[in-house]
Amino acid sequence: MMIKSFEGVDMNDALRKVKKELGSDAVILSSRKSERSGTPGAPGVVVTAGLPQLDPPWARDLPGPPEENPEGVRLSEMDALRDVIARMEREWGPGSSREIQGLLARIGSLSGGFLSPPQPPFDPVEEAGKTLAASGFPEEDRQDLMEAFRLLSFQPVDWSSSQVQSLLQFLVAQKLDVAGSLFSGERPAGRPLVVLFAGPTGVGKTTTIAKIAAMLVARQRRPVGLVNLDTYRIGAVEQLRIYGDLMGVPVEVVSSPSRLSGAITHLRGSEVILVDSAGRSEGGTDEMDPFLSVLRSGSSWDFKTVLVVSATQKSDDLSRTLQRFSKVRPEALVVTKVDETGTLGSLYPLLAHSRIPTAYVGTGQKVPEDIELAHGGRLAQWMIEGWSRDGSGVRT
Ligand SMILES: Nc1nc2c(ncn2[C@@H]2O[C@H](COP(=O)(O)OP(=O)(O)OP(=O)(O)O)[C@@H](O)[C@H]2O)c(=O)[nH]1
Ligand SMILES: [Mg+2]
Repeated sequence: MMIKSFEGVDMNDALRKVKKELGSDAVILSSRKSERSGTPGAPGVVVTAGLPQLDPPWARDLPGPPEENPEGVRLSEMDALRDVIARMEREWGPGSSREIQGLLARIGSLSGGFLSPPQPPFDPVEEAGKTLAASGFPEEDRQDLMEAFRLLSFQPVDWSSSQVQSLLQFLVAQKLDVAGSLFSGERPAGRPLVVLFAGPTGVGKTTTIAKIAAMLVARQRRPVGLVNLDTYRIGAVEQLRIYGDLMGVPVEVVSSPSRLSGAITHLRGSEVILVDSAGRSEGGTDEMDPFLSVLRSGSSWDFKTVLVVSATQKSDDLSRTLQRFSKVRPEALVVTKVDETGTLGSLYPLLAHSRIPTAYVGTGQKVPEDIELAHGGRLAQWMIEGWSRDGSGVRT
């Protein structure tokens, strides 16, 4: 599938450009608000659209004329001869005739290595199933995607593995919802956006907060504050404080819900306040309830919640995580550690069925560079082909 992003002053403008360049068969994969490139501060819209390549590339791989070996024997003729001998062997018993042995040896020498064992015909649907299984897609989703694949793969062309992958990527991308930047647009003065990062232990909440804070401070020159609710774990306070000091960003440590509102008021000079929470391995998230009540009831700030998950979690674990953090009512997902696993298909059920759009993707341990805005086409490509670092992701 061909995937491309189009920038416009508004949605209509971007869609006009999509239609002009890709035509009316284009499929919109995602849209997000964004600053217009070259015009800092000017609001714009970026639409990512794809065009399923349902015929031209396959024509490229059509086989050429049959090759000949050095002795001028056509391979197709040798194939036919070998089939006859194989049939004779079947009928008369294996290796039953010296003549057959002799003929086989003669064919081997004539072919000079050109003759390959007969290949079963390439079955695109079977190949799609193998690709999905190897990429870690759970059984039920594999069946659904294969069904859609079957419907779209009726074209009478020679399929190759890469064409199978393109069509699968197209089908997967259709199902993925991305959030765009959580921090786009101007904030009303004195009314910060407070964003809580929740998620299981060790998934990368604190690291993601540091990456996002650095991105906002260094690239967008926006005042940011950090709040740490994670006083449970030894070292957690220190970890966020060190990042805060490095970036020159104020950090408030809050151990009791009654102090949370005061801490946010303390940071009111910030446009964005990122709130780190403790990831406990055991049990539910009850200890977060009183903090959530304070964050939800604040009248002088806006509030969003983000669920951070790791791509290294199995799909069953991811659905348990979603269940466990349902009280947080996540509005967006951050998926970390895509660099740490070769099978990203296990993310598919969460990303495709939870109805929570993905906002950011963590691609490594480095702060601030290893993060990018979630992009449906890129996520689909990684799920099918595996992740690779290509540096072309967008950060803001
Ligand atoms: N490879 C890789 N490692 C990451 C990524 N994000 C975070 N990490 C690493 O994961 C480990 C845990 O990260 P933290 O940010 O401390 O995770 P946390 O969710 O805050 O952990 P708790 O506070 O203990 O719940 C650290 O070693 C990070 O460097 C990522 O995208 N890729
Ligand atoms: Mg942490």
